Amino acid sequence: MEYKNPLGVDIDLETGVIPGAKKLVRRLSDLKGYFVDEKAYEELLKENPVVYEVYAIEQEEKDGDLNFATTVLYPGKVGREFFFTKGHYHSKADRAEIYYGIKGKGGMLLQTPEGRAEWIEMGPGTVVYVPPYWAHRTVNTGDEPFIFLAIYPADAGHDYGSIAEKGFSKLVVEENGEVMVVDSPKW
Ligand code: M6P
Ligand code: ZN
Repeated sequence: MEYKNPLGVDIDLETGVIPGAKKLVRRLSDLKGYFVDEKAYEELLKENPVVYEVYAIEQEEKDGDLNFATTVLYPGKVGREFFFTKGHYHSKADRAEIYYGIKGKGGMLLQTPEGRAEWIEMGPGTVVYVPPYWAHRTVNTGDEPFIFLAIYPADAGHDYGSIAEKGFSKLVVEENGEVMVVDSPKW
């Protein structure tokens, strides 16, 4: 039997950085077609801001093992819609996931393949259980980076397909200074 080495790392709770992790950067240009207000998207694309960064420690895609990652989701809006992560189902759709809020303010949109959506607010210390089969996307509704940890099966994989096409059935928008979850016109 070959045993893997255990690992302990300290997440920087101010920046979300995990030392030694693989860093992924998603800019607005990586989110083409995701926001409803295309005009506002094109306008902000001139600046092409970083929308989020992911610091991931991932294992081989094997049954039983676990990955973990922090996400630093920056504050901002495209039109009325708050900045969000792409959102995905798992390629192995029955794989669950746990999120843990570290810093900032936001929430998670979850959705079944039939389009039943749920919104769960998140702040530092919030744990969210993502059950099998639910797509999940995080949204920054605050004015500072929203940072959280995710722990997910190493063989879960990311299925972006249908979310990239149609998005979620709900949008998280600002209306008169308030956070509102409204029906998506694209659904
Ligand atoms: C969390 C985890 C990752 C995911 C990341 C960004 O850290 O769920 O698996 O990659 O968020 O989300 P997305 O892949 O939807 O852009
Ligand atoms: Zn996931």
